[in-house]
Amino acid sequence: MKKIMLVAINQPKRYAFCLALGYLKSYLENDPFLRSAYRCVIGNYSIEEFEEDDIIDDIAKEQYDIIGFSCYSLNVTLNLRIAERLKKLWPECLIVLGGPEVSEISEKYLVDNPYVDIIARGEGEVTFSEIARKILEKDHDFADVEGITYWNKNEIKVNKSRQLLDDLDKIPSPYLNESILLDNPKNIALVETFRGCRFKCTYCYEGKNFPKLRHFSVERIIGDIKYLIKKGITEIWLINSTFNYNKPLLTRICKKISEVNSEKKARLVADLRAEYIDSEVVELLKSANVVIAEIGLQAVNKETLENIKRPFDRNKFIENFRLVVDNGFKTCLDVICGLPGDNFFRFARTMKFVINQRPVSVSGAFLEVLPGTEMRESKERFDLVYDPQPNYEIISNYSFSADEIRRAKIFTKKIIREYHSVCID
Ligand code: B12
Ligand SMILES: C[S@@+](CC[C@H](N)C(=O)[O-])C[C@H]1O[C@@H](n2cnc3c(N)ncnc32)[C@H](O)[C@@H]1O
Ligand code: SF4
Repeated sequence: MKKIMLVAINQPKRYAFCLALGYLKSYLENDPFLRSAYRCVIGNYSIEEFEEDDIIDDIAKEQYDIIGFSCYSLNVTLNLRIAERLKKLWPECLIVLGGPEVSEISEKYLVDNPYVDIIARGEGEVTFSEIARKILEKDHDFADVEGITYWNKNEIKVNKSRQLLDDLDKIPSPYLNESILLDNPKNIALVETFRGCRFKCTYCYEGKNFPKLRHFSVERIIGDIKYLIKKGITEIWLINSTFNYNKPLLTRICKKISEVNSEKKARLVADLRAEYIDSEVVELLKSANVVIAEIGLQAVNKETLENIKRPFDRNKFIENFRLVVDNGFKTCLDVICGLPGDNFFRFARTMKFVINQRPVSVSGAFLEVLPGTEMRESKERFDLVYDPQPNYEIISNYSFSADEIRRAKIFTKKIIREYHSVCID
């Protein structure tokens, strides 16, 4: 039997079960032929608990035929170091990368890191299963596997892109079939209710990684949440771009969640757009036991908002945010420092606006000029200077000098320290 290891390196502190890898395993094992040919395991590591050497030692307890890494801007550098060392240990092992960080600049990643064999671009479930199937064939010919960029002897081949799955329910739930082992109830479980985003903020890849809006069925979502609650999971993140963008759908989902979560054993976290909140939405969220509302603001300056293509209705925002606060939700308000159009004083005005809303917590991120985003394509237009290495942090732009950004960062960090981080316990 051949062996697959799927590696997820999570951010520090509390960590979530990696949903992406759960899906890959679940989809692969749904195929009887692949299930009988492979043993597939997921290594979920938190950088707080594991040093680089510990991760290598843990993986190297067994020799694998395929090792897959889930790559985001925050973990790709460490993933690559680990992949390189494992390839030296086992030259025959196929190293596969996937995830939003590598999807759009796959050729660059292969050129810079020749020990990586294949990069899966975009949605990974079907692509990864096809790669695994090819490994079982004699000639290992990947020419007809859509959605991959790979080394063919000494040449890089970029195969045509893969169509998105027409029906997300075709991916079996990784919770129900135990692809994701819920071995630590303190961990956070991620539940995806749809893929994509109907907004297209230029700095964000979320609307672009899955360019069409597709939904899991309500039955599927509720089945997962019911199971997670039964397993003792107390914190569930609904990882949607904007949970409340569609009120009829939100109504159906929240009503069903309130039935399976009637004892409020699980506390939920959701990303919301303030402008789409009203008192009915608030009641629905409460009934489902959504306790943390993460709300994006990003900026208040008109020119900045135009540059990032983000609609903003100031009065509605203030009114609806108050509704959320007054109804006892823990709120986290997101802003981004370093956006083109802002400068120190304009950014300070955004921060003043944030403080006036009295959120429980503030998430102050520094602009990352992410691969595949419109922001990255606007490098010249906005005179963007950013770190060429992940996480591509902004250094300066046409309106925000490097020194002002440096000072704004100090100021942001101080403000964040003043706020409690939104934490359920
Ligand atoms: C949950 C989440 C988080 C959680 C992480 C929890 C965790 N450990 O999993 C938290 C809140 C911590 C977080 C933080 C941040 N995040 Co975040 N986050 C997400 C979110 C909403 C969901 C991720 C997810 O699970 N998606 C569902 C899975 C199924 O999709 P997927 O990951 O893309 O996986 C599919 C494919 O990519 C592919 N694939 C993935 N891995 C692999 C591996 C292999 C081998 C293969 C073959 C295929 C494959 O197949 C999968 C199935 O189709 C995404 C947006 C989104 N909707 O995806 C952003 C996203 C991943 N985050 C992003 C960013 C930028 C951040 C922040 C840096 C933002 C900030 N500055 O505050 C911070 C980082 C904080 C830090 N320093 O740690 C970016 C990443 C872009 C990039 N180039 O990496 C995204 C895409 C959103 C965006 N802004 O565009 N995030
Ligand atoms: C995945 S986004 C979802 C936010 C929500 N949908 C909204 O409309 O604001 C979560 C947060 O990550 C931050 N973020 C997203 N893209 C970023 C980038 N390129 N650089 C820095 N922070 C970013 C933003 O503050 C954002 O609110
Ligand atoms: S920031 Fe939020 S609304 Fe804008 S594209 Fe990203 S997920 Fe969608």
